[in-house]
Amino acid sequence: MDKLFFHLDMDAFFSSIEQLSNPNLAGKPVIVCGNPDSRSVVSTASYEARKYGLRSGMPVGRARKLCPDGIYVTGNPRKYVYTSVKILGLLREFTSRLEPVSVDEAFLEFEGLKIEDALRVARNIKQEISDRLGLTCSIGIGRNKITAKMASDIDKPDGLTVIEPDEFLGYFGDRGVGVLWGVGEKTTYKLNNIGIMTVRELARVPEDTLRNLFGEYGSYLKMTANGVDESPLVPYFQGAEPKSIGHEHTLSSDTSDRACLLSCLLRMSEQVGRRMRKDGYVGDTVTVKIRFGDFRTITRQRKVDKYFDNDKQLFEIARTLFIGNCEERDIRLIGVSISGLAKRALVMMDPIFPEDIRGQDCVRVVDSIRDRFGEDSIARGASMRYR
Ligand code: TTP
Ligand code: MG
Repeated sequence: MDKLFFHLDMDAFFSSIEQLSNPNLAGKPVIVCGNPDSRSVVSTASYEARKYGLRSGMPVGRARKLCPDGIYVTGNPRKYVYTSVKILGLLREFTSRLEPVSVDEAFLEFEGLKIEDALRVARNIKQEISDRLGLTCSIGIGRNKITAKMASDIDKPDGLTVIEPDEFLGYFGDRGVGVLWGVGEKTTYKLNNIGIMTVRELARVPEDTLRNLFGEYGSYLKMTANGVDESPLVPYFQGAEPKSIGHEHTLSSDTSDRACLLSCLLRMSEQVGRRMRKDGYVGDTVTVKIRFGDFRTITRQRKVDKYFDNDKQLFEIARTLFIGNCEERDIRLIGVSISGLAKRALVMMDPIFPEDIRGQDCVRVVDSIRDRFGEDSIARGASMRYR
């Protein structure tokens, strides 16, 4: 089935929220910045203020010269994040194929939608955001992420634009190469220097030439300039799944004191276990890293049959690996990590045996004490030697 990507980008996000929470600001040039009195920069300017040439990143001093009657307000990040989370929740109602890109942007992916149906969905989303949050956004629709992203910028604010592959160069061909997603100032400068100014010119350059100039990135440039992009959507609940969870520690001085090193390893095993449980992961492969005083570094790994997330098992394996490989020499750094991760909810059943339940109860109680009173509020005696 054909996929369609939407890119949604809120309009003048921070200043729209400020205008919403203070009716006196509605319809006025509102500039959100770090600190209106100092030499900070503009975070964003409402569309009323953009008429004066104000842009994100501009020093506030310069903005005040261009727009002396603007209302300069200090940003309130908590408010923006709160709204951002609400928007994601709303978008989840339309599809779980949702990838947040920044505080006010997200990709959505739909399969098997005709363009007219996609437009209807997009209008619904815009309506819901307006009804429930009082904000406007712009949506771009394309056959891939880059096209959707660039389309959302075409008709801001409150825009809705579809770009089909054969329309890409019609929209962007005559624009400077800097309009392309992923092409910054340095690349623009380099391309301009060899006479490539527009997207259309870039689209025509043979890929080999670009690869000679830019390496792997040259292929990206060739594809992007032609509106080609094969990158998949990364849904946010899968997010950037960690491949491993680990801790490492450089000792305050090199040591071969085994009790001290094991104490440190125990403490880190507890930290790793705690992070696994907090993030809902289990794993089956433990790796210990040892860096000796002369900087020679080894890693040793063991995989077990069953997924686990408890500190005790993690430490037991780490301990065996460490003792078998520490060479009785001075050690500079040790680390422990777990990989072969899976989401606990997907692969683990509840324990059947009472001893497992008891062990888990204890771990949970310790976790909850640390949640309430801090990481160092409770510790195993054996982990106290190295603190
Ligand atoms: P953008 O989506 O780039 O900008 P915007 O939402 O204000 O305006 P537009 O209608 O053009 O999308 O960024 C989202 C928010 O991120 C923006 O409201 C403020 C913040 N931001 C900064 O703090 N500094 C910056 O340099 C930029 C670009 C954005
Ligand atoms: Mg925006």
